Amino acid sequence: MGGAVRDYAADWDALSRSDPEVARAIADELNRERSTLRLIASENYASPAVLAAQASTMNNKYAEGYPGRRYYGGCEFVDVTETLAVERAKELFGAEHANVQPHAGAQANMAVYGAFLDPKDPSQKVLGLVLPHGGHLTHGSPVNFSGKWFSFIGYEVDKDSETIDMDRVRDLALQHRPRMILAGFTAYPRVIDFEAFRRVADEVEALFMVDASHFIGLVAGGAYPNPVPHADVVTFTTHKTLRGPRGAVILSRSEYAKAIDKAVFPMMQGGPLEHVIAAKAVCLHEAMQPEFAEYAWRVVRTARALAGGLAGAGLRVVSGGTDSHLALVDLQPIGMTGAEAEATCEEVGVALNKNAIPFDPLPPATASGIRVGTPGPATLGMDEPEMAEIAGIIGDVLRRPEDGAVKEDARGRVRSLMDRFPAYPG
Ligand code: DSN
Repeated sequence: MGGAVRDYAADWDALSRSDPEVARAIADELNRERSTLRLIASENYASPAVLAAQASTMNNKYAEGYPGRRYYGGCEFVDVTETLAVERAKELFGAEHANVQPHAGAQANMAVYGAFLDPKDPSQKVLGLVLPHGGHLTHGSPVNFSGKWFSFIGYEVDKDSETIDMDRVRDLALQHRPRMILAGFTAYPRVIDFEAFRRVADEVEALFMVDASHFIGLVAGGAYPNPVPHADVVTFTTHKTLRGPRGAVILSRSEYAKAIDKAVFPMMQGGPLEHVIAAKAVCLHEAMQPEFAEYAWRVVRTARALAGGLAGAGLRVVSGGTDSHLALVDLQPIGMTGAEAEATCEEVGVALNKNAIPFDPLPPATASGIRVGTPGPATLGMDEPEMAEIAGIIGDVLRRPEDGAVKEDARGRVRSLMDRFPAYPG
């Protein structure tokens, strides 16, 4: 079996022969990933096993419906992988129900809103963290379907502590009586008090939804609180801290299973991506292994070390630190914008992104901050000593962005780190 499958799954030679232009770009991307220090908090390195499952003939199969009740014949093998993914997701996070079909986090969130909210009824409100304070586009941003079609009320972080103020969330909930309260983030470094959110949701009889996309891998490894016991619905992407294929999963209490499944298919999606679902099963299996817990704790430990190092280099860390895989860094003390910092770091082989900080005086395209994350370095095995080195590199180039010698030195230091901790060693 192995040989025949190898001929068709991820057959690199076949691709190089039939489409050298695409093959070249893919090879270039691999080289970029090998030579660049990945500090983008939402990115990671999927394992060769995850990549192989995706590049398989399960790509070819139509399978509308769910395991055991499909609209096409020939689904017996995709039923195996989809069932494995569902059962593993339920076991890993202690969930009563899992839908593993959402193509992406945005589709997962859209399905949840579709299951519980009527876009024609503006009185059905949702309370969510606003994008400039760390929320996500799909948490009610006015440029996104969520903000255009549904009635979102935004909560912000507290101006002094830069953390979520649960009294303020409760006040807004009592004022607006939302149908749903949403917790979750893309750029919030701290632990979320899921129990407190649950209490507020119960007080106003709202559903409690958590978008756990960023931190779900930490939950899998026990390094961040699990929202599942407290929430009615939890959505997450599979490619960030969880280190799987690009895609998403929805977990819910069993009483909402039918509504969620109907909202994913046929309401929001057609045929599920069974090759990606097979890869989701693989990544969930990987996340159940003891090494994954070590990785998850290393992510948090290194994020704290990196934040501390950057503070030591004269930058201001938003909220004073981190409990997760990311830190948000205010560049105002050194008079640089996020856009400038992103470009300067890119020049020396460090990939990170500009990011708005809470109450940012600059527009999002410029921004006063950067977001740094350690899932990538932790996957490669980097630990606290390497974070001190990385903070030093970033501090040096950001303090002297015009200094060619500093940049040359930084490039060499990044190269040497990537040589010591290779991505996809050949
Ligand atoms: N774009 C992702 C991030 O970088 O956080 C969220 O979807």
